[in-house]
Amino acid sequence: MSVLSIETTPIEGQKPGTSGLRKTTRTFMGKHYLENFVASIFGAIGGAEGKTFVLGGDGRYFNDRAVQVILRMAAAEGAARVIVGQGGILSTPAASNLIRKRGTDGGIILSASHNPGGIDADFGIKFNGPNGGPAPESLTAKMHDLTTRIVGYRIWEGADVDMSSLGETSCGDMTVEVVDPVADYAQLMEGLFDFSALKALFAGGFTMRFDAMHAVTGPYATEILERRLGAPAGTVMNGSPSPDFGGGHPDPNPTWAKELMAVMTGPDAPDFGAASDGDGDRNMIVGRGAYVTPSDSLAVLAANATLAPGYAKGLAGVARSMPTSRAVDRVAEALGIEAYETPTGWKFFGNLLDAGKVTLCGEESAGTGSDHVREKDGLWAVLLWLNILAERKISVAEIMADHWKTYGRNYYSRHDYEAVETGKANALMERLEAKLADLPGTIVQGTTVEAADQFAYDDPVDGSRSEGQGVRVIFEGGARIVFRLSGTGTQGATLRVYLEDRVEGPEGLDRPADEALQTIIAAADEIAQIREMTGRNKPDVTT
Ligand code: G16
Repeated sequence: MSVLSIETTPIEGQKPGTSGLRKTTRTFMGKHYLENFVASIFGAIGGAEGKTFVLGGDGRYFNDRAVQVILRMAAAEGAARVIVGQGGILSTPAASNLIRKRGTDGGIILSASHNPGGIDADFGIKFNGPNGGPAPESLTAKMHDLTTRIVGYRIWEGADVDMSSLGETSCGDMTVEVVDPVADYAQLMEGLFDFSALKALFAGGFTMRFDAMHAVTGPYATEILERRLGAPAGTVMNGSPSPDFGGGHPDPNPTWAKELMAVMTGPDAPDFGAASDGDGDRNMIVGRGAYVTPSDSLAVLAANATLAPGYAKGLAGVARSMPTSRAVDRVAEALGIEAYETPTGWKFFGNLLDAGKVTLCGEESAGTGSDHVREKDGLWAVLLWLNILAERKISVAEIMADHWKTYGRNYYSRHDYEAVETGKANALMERLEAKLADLPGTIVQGTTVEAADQFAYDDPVDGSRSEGQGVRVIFEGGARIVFRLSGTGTQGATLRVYLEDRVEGPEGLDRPADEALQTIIAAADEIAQIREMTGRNKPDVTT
């Protein structure tokens, strides 16, 4: 048994996007593909010698093989220890927690998040730093650069490491510590939320369904909701993870979490419904007949956070990604705290959280989280909602109605045009950018454009600047349209159009969103000529 030095050549397109490197599973299974990228991760962080890492993934197809390859490469590079979730499994927030709790040099997470899994679906890999958060742009740029110049990598030649039993084993000279993926995470949640109040809530007959979508949160939700909080068996649905997520699309939104939506709008709907995605960082919240948009959920959590013990002292500030609705900004204003607007991607929250400038943050893409880890956290959001419901003792629909009455309502919807030819999508964005300067003052669908720009972000902590983060068109009266291309797709380009309009109330607070947004939807097409430029008559997914 020895360290092998393997010669390789650069493989095109190993450029991390919004959240690490995501490609089809078959691409990742190609010769040297995973190895080249892992070697570039180690290179970008200045080597693995003597370091300790966390490793795990969402259990999708190829997770088990990739874990073995990464362990052997880490061993060959002289890493001291790798902490792995049993079976190679760790949810993204649980991995973030372990990186922080154990004071490691970072971690490698295997997931393509909400993208489907399987040999004909998607795979992904990302590196999180010692703070537990996704690598910043400067580091992912270094990784990409190294992939374009790679000539070889080293790998330990040896048998597979046993991932099935807890405890310490080894791979070459490196210690491999196999840990229970759920235990530390469940303990963290117990410290943040009032588990006695939550137990009493379920004991009092409160009903809920948590849809794990055959993905990684099944074991986490079963342990916390059913075992520790006493929710009846069956509260967690689709709770057994499978490598292809039961053939489904583990994206918690009304389109893909159809089964849960049917339950929540059916005759025997429980009080509360929630879902999480492939790797457990996203969430969907739904009350009996009341879907809560991620943007509204963030605003409600910010307004009520002090009801949970972990946030009783109040919030330092809040942050949202730019396309996320501005509902949370109203709450921040009322609380007298700062609201930050960052580009899409959880990595942009890291500095603000580390510097203690914000406590809560969230995104329209169904991510909400806090300074407890450095990733968005699906189950955390569900538990915070439960804590709020336990304290306020009213329904989700009543919480929403009360929230809109207090703060006004930001109607919101996102239209996705998927797998658009890359050339066409780029042409649409370029055309849009070219006309930005002429838009202010023009009238579109009866409303005057107040401002239009390409969003750039200056990080208030490290001063770095991120440009080209999406086109914003803002109308007089508070409506807004954002256009951007997704950074997580694996087929062609996905055009995202984010639509928002604001109503102060007290009238007009309970209309269907698509009806309330009709004019804005028409304005988006008029400005970007979506139909003409993409050849599509309607979006593929509306959330
Ligand atoms: C990732 C990032 C999120 C981001 C989302 C946006 O989510 O972690 O911070 O909001 O991508 O995706 P897109 O670029 O496609 O709009 P996840 O859950 O896929 O890791």
